[in-house]
Amino acid sequence: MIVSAAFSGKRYAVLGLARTGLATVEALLASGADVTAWDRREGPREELAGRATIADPLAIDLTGFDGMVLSPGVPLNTHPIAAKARAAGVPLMGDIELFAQARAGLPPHKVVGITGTNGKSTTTALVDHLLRAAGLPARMGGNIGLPILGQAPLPVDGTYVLELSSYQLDLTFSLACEAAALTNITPDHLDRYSGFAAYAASKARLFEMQDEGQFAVFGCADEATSAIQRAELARRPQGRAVCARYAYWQAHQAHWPSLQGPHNLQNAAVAAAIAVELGLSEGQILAGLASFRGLPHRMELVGTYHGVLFINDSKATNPASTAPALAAYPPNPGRRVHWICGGLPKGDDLDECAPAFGNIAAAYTIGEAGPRFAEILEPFMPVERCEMLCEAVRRAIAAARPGDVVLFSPACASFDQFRDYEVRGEAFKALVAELAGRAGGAAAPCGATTAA
Ligand code: UMA
Ligand code: ADP
Repeated sequence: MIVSAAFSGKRYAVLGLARTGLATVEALLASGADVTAWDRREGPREELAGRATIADPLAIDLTGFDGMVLSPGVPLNTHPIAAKARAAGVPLMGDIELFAQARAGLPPHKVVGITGTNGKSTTTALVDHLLRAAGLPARMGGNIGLPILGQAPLPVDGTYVLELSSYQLDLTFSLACEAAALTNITPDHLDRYSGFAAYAASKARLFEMQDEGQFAVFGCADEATSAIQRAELARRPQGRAVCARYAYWQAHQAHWPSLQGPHNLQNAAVAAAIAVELGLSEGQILAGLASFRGLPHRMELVGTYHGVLFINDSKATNPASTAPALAAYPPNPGRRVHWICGGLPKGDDLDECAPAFGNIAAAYTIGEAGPRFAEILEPFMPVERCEMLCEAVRRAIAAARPGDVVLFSPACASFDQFRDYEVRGEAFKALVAELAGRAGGAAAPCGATTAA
């Protein structure tokens, strides 16, 4: 874990005790801070009882606290804690801000910060992989699911590679990354922002926190991202705010088995720019791009059962991230694509996916978005309204013939039916194994399964 003398003797209130909050409390306690912790769930409160003061920050006087630490999942725009902390003169912050404040006490190191609507995790894991493959010490953390304060500190000259969501950036004020990246910006998380411009502004702050001599790379394939690149270029006299070089790296993409498709060219070109900045040679970068193996729940190959290929793309939580998955299967006479989609919708349309509707043989809709998605898709393809994931998998298996693909790429968040996209992806894989794995499995009823 990362501890710091900067926290010693200080008082912090921590709201939210899931992965981020628990790691934060442990790091603060180990640093000698006084911690008041709270979560609306009882389990994590019990876990900390006796080591931290357990109290709801909404119910106590916050005067005198050095920081009110929020988890990314606590909605800053609607939760009353934000106004209460401000009124008490207590700074709001997140775990990434605490990490930024701890940096001065760590062995000399660099920080890479990566944000964007889509491609953050892939690009983060890829930069980490490129560094390690070149024999350099690196550590991943942040939104990728690894709270940075829970990670072991790096030796001298290591690089921390942080995936940063807009929720985390909203709670970060002094993180000046030696290298920072923005893959793309498309509408997402609009329940947490007053509009698209405010969401984009949240991403822009990663670059505003950098010094003018530090390095920044941008996908530059959408206007919102390009606008931030232009603004950053204007304030950096040495021109250190660049667009990724797609044409240059594309010549080698055929050699990267886990980085296929235009979206992965974007991720690879952004990661490569960071790697160049960190001193890797082109040979080291090309070797790393070729040896990278993708992350689970992103176009993950689940298996082939009775000649049908099953793909788990549960991490596709908005239409823009599902679009490349649909585009990956152009029309082919021997192959039909069965698309399972739906969940908690991010918007009212599937416009970004529309160019690839012709690739789909049938759609199976689930979750809260199901009825609306069915309405949108019915003019273009047969749609089965399934509600539950199990029913969708069962019906897709029943319809699929050898050579076909069953693609689970929901274009929605998971929270209507699952804890998160990971649990949703695991449920899909379990259902596939259970229903498709048995001989003639199409007949298996959903009630007989254990998965959701
Ligand atoms: N809570 C309260 N009161 C409230 C609201 C919430 O007590 O009014 C509690 C909840 O009960 C919960 C905690 O606050 O225990 C909030 O936890 P959290 O949702 O922040 O969960 P963590 O496990 O800490 O996960 C967070 C990120 N979650 C979110 O941003 C929603 C994880 O990103 C991240 O991996 C993790 O920190 C480690 O840094 C997930 C995510 O979905 C993957 N991110 C979004 C995305 O990628 O699109 C941004
Ligand atoms: P994030 O961490 O930003 O959610 P991931 O790398 O986990 O991004 O990818 C999430 C989903 O988005 C995957 O389903 C993938 O198919 C799609 N995706 C990945 N990279 C990009 C990109 N650069 N542009 C658009 N979609 C992408």
